[in-house]
Amino acid sequence: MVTALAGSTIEAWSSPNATVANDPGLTQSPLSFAYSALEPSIDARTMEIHYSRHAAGYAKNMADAIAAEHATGKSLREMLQHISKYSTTMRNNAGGHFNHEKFWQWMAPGGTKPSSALVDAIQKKFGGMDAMQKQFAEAATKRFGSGWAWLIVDAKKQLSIGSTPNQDNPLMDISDVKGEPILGIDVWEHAYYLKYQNKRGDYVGAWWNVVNWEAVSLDFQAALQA
Ligand code: MN3
Repeated sequence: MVTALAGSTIEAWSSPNATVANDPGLTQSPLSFAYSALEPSIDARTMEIHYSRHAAGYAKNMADAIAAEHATGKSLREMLQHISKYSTTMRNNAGGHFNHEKFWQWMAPGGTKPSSALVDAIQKKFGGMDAMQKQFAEAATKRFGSGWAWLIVDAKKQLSIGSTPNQDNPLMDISDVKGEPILGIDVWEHAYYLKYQNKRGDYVGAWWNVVNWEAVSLDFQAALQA
């Protein structure tokens, strides 16, 4: 799924350096559900503002940075994997765009079920889904200020949990946490403050109800095969 930027051709993600064929492209994709579809876990007003203002802003500002920094022809993944070569503006907005495009995919009304392969891998690594969720929630609640918590497949094809500040992510060359993100949660206040105020832990707890484990399982499979 690669989106062409106006005036340029973005080649399909087939670079020899590719990790997985999973690139959200350079423009904002339509949401596959209504703003209200994640109620009561995520309220409609938060979803509307988050998608139509915050996430749309990252996509627009990334496009502006691509033009300003002569990065046309690069895929989103390519930029993220070499983000140290770009401006802070690009880092924040290309990261923000990728993170949100994936975030919407990782949620679905009512949630979905993980594959048996992912359940087995989580069992083996963490001792079970509950233990994994506990560790993930800790990463999410302990991230100081704004950022993301992640479940990733690392270079050794092992599952791992970590967090990143701001709009950084584990694909970035500058990230302490490196790997293929297969699930992430936005812990910026804009993601939960209207409904949960300062109770980030309650937001994380409710968010599990809308995790699209089918999408996570596909990303897991793709990361193992990369
Ligand atoms: Mn956000």
